[in-house]
Amino acid sequence: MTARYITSPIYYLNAEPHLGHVYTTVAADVLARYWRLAGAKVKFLTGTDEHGQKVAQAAAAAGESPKEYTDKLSKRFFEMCRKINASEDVFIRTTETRHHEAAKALWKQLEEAGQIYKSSYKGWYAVRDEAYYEESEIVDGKAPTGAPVEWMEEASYFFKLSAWERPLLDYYEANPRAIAPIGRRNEVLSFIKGGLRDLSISRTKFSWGVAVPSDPEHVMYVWIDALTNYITALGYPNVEGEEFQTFWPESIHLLGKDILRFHAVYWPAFLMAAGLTPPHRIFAHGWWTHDGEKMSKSLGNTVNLFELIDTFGLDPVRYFLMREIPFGQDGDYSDAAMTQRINSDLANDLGNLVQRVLSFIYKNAGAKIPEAGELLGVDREMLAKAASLHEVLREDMENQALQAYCQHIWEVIGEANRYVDAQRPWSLKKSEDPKDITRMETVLYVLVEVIRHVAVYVQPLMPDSASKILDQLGQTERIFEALHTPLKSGTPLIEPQGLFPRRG
Ligand code: ME8
Repeated sequence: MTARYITSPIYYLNAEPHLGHVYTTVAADVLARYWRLAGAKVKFLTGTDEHGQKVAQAAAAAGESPKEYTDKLSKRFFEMCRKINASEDVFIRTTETRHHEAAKALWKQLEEAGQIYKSSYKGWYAVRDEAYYEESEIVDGKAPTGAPVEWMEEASYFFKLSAWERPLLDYYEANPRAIAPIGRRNEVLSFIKGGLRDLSISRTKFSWGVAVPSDPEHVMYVWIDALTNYITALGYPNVEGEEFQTFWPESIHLLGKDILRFHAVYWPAFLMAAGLTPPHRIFAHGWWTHDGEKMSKSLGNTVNLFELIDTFGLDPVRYFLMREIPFGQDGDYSDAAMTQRINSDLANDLGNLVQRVLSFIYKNAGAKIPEAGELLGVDREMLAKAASLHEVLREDMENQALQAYCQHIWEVIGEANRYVDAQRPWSLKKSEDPKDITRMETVLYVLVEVIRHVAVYVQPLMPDSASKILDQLGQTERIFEALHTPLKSGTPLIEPQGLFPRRG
């Protein structure tokens, strides 16, 4: 059986969840839901990254202990997952005991493999990015990301990252699909080719983290701790266990381009150094701005996801995020773009198709799935177009081409709307000729079959709306496999209701 292990980043607990966090989590959710419907064994992991100086500082600023603060804020991210209808199998917190154990086990494994040594660190550190920067990267006294940096000098353990330059390049050479999109892969390769220096992986100036097993004066650098979450959730250090064996070889890490280096350079190096295989695929998506500006707390323009969903509705927001920009590229959020997308794709295209066909059948054609008579060429073409989605969409999902997934479904919706206009079932209804009535029934059957296909494939994007459509069609079999059995005539319809109101 196919397996898929889909992960989002685990989010820092230094501020409230916002649209950026929703984006990656929804993308991961869409993939997880798709693969479950495709019959795969799926594990979808998300959660919160709770250690490190940035979180400790945020707790101090809130006048709370890190423990109190992280307990409270982690709940907000959990609530975000409920609000966006995420179907995660595991919501992990790095403060959990099992995670501390896993992080320590990885450390020990690296130590035993001779990959860690003690020395002292001198250099620039940006707490906001939880990242070290080279002197050459500092621009006007700041990190290349614009984050403030501080000079750090302290005793530190180091990971021998420099030894992994060649193995990483060889690995990526042999596995061209390991990093996507291609532009990001090229960035990673040139970064590695530019030379890797050993990485400081422990800190002594604060204690909010996982203690280094052999030297508890040190806490682990937050990224070595955070990245380990992906294998904690699979039962690491038990790598022989079924969970690890099933899911690790099928791992897909989704993340923003901001944290690609950690995932595509440090993480595979840690894993290889510990005798484990690198993640199967890393997909770095682009960055959302708001009305053309970078979203930031200081500008006060982060999009509040709770308000956003209350205003536009959950499914429209999920659809918008997946449809608006190619997964991998940057995009801009604006209420105007959201409204436009809702009116065109949801109200006019999908909503209208479903509403006019189902209402017509409900009122004028016996309120049940019609009987198909002889199929004409146009009918066969329409049905073939819907059936072809199966392969096309699978390919999209193998590539995490989420926008293409939407576009391919909407092409069929467009085709179906043109088919209704051309076949004019309402005109056929007015005829006295029984042949016209049979023809009307055939046209409606074809349309309902197309709508069933569309609704089944829309489920990962808009689970509630798709479910309403399938309820109205009286369909209980909703996995992709069910589409191989033709739609049964005679099933009663439930009174159709509007799905996507137009917005002014
Ligand atoms: O980096 N546009 O956590 P984080 C698109 N804890 N995506 C965005 C975004 C935006 N404007 N803003 C945030 C961390 N994101 C670490 C991760 S993983 C082992 C540890 C999303 O809270 C995007 O996925 O800063 C980005 O990579 C992530 O949130 C950063 O979340």
